[in-house]
Amino acid sequence: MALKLSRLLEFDDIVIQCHDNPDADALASGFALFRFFKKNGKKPEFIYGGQKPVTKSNLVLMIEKLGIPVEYVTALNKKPELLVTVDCQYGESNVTGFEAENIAVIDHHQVSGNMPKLCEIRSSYGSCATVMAGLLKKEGMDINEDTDLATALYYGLMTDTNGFEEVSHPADKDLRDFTKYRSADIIEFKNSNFSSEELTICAQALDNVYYDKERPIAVVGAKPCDPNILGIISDMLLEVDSVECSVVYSILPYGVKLSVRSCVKETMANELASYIAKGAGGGGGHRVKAGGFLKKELLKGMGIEYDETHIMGFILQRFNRYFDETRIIYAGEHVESKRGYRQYIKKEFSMGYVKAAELARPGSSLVIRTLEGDVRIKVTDDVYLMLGIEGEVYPCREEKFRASYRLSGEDYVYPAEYEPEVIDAVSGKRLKVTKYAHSCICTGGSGIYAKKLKERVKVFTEWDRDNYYLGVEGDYIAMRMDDPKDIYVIAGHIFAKTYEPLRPKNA
Ligand SMILES: [Mn+2]
Repeated sequence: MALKLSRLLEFDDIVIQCHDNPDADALASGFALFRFFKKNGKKPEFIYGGQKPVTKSNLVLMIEKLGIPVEYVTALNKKPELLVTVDCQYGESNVTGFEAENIAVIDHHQVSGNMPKLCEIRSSYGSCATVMAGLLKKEGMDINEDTDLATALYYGLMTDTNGFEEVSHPADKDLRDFTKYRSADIIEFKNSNFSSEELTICAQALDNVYYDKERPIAVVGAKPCDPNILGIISDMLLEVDSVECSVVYSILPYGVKLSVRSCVKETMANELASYIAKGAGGGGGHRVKAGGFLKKELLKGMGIEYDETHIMGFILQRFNRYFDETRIIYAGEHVESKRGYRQYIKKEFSMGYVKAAELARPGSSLVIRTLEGDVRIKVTDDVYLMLGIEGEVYPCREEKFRASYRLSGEDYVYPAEYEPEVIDAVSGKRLKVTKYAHSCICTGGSGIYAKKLKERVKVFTEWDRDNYYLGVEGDYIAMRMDDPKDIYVIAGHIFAKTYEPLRPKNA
């Protein structure tokens, strides 16, 4: 599923299509692709179909101000050689079907149905604009040289992530932080975002909230509206004294948009969103605010009827099951019985490390942007950054480093998709951590007690009292043999690569 845009240049007669009733993300993504084809001497058409042309004022403004050459069509003059759908997938119910000799798909939603060979789908990205930014970068195109394009992509991400509040993937953060957009345009679009009808929808929803009697949760459905309205409603619900977590949803013709909030550390909104959407779509964001999407086709495939009653029932059932199924452990305060645990020892394997002081002056602070989130550390002479077997980044003190790792002469190769970057908060300078990384071998260290999980567990470790590590069925819960209060979770696939059962020495 790794598409190179340059592969599409072998075609001549090209149509770019976004979903019916396009939003800013779809328009921005199509615009980016249009610019790419133009730059490479092609003459693409950029279109969308559906019931009616765009009327929403922020989108009309966006199209005018940025010069987006999109057209509303009901038919194509002839069958194109290539049709690329952006921010949607060919064959979906919200994508008017046009015939073409070849199909390509660029999207960030969950996959539904069969995909053509030419496709790039990054379901963990907050917007299709981010997917496009990545594809253009691979072709050596700098979006910051084209302010209209930069502004469009920035606005696409912004509107798809509730004003960046539901951003989680590092690629999304890069687009948010390093794009040279025209701020006057963004301010103007932002201030013509809602119609007065949409504020009425907001008021109606607030009038119909379901407050659970047993749990501090609230759920409500709103009529189809701008997704940012959902964010506003959920933010308001969260401020209610009896509400700790909330879900607001809106049933659209092609799927259900969710906005999820939590103000307690025991529930991370992004995790709750992805739990609710599991199998039917996707969800993500961060601790307090998250968003999600349930695809109509996938819901129907699960036997859920596509109406208000059944969708509300589905969301409520998942919401309640989320709390019923989860055990919470506060390491340090909790004594875990060793029943069912076995002893394991770490295998020898190769990983990467960087001395933090090589990246920044001791005394300063660093933000490390990784797939798991932005990690902040204080730089001192004895801090090392470890790059784990799956590319995960975590800090380690020199003393522990010396005890558990030995150096290796081999070159370091980063094993995962998004290479972590360090960002200097003051200068904005970005460094690829992997450029400074060396290779080392993990040499076992003391053993652990571990048990394969059959249930969901949230562990607040001794290192971090505010954020839990989630373990689900198939992951392992572990505690150090030399300090059983040090409880943590190890992902199932990482456990298999890095631990082996401890055999009795004299057996
Ligand atoms: Mn989108």
